[in-house]
Amino acid sequence: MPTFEQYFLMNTDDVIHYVQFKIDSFKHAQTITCTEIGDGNLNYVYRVINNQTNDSVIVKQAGTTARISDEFVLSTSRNKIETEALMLQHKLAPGLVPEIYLLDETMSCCVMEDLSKLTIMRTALTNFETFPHFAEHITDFLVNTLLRTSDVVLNHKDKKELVRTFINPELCEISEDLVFTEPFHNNFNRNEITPGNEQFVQTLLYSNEELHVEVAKLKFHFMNNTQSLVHGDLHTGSIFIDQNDTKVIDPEFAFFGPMGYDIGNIMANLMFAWARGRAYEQKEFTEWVENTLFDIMDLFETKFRTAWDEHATEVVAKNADFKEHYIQSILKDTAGMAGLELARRVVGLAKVKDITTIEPIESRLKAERLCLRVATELILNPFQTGGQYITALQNAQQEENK
Ligand code: SR1
Ligand code: MG
Repeated sequence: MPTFEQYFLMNTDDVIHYVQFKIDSFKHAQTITCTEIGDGNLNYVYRVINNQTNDSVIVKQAGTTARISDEFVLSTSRNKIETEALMLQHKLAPGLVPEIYLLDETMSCCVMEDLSKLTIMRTALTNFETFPHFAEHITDFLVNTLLRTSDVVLNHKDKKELVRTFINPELCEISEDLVFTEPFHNNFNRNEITPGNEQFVQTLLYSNEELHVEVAKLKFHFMNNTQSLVHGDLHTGSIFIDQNDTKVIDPEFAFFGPMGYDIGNIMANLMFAWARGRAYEQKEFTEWVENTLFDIMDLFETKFRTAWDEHATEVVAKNADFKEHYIQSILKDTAGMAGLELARRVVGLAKVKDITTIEPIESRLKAERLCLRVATELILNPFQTGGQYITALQNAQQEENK
């Protein structure tokens, strides 16, 4: 039996030995079931159950390449970044992140709370399920994790230490390429355009010089603004949910970057759900998405303002005009980043099933064009309010119906 003193990529049997070796509640277990349940693009995720006690845990391990493609050769130390981000987010936003039981740097894996009683939010949204507490929960997560890891609140030396801890060059490079570069240029073979939309993509993205300038600005902002510890991949596949609870998972892309990247990702992924809802004429569902888009922007701003007054330690942050400038710049970044996410998930390598599973193909093509129209608008004329996001979706839908 391995003693796990040297890294190797585990299979389900190894994971069973692993939990027997490392986790107290599994030490004397007679029968253990282990299933690989991961459906993400990067790592391996196992659900392990002690069949006598019904205790269960999740073991997540990083491999040396991304699961989606061997093209991405990655250091397995990304698991340490992910686990440490989860531990910090758990402190800052209790109840909204799974609990970590073990970080194992040698095996590049962690053991955490099993959240399988909840559903991955994207899966639920593709079935048009709605979640009344989502806007409230996700804005708590955003405000607490973002504001409280920024220079507004943290001692600046402590913050710089954290910036060092969360330097994440490999995963940032994936985003720099897949989010900020490839979707806007025809010369990257990782883009995949749905046949029928080639000309539309050519005109709206590939040949759009005005857009390229704004995308370049956003890319440099992403790379150079160490504003806060961002989750870095906060889409609806990184969220477990049910009618009562919301839990954010998978922060392997965490690094110090602009707050708007996380908020924008949430907004964009809800807009994919809206586009799908419209394709299937799910009126109640799309109304819920609209309300949620509105509430997220509204609640984020209100909670952020209150938390600022409560937690700011930086002297110049007491200045009301500076506070206003800071908040407006987050909202502007949010819009631009939402636009980028909308574009890259339609034309780039990593797509979303909200859109790819729309049938018939004409409806998918329409939904994709709708997302791209809103994407370019968000990047070129960043919105400030939730209402503007909703209007843009409705206008784009009207364009498609002409
Ligand atoms: C190579 S990884 C592709 C995508 O999957 C992750 O979830 C991120 O969104 C990344 O861009
Ligand atoms: Mg992920």
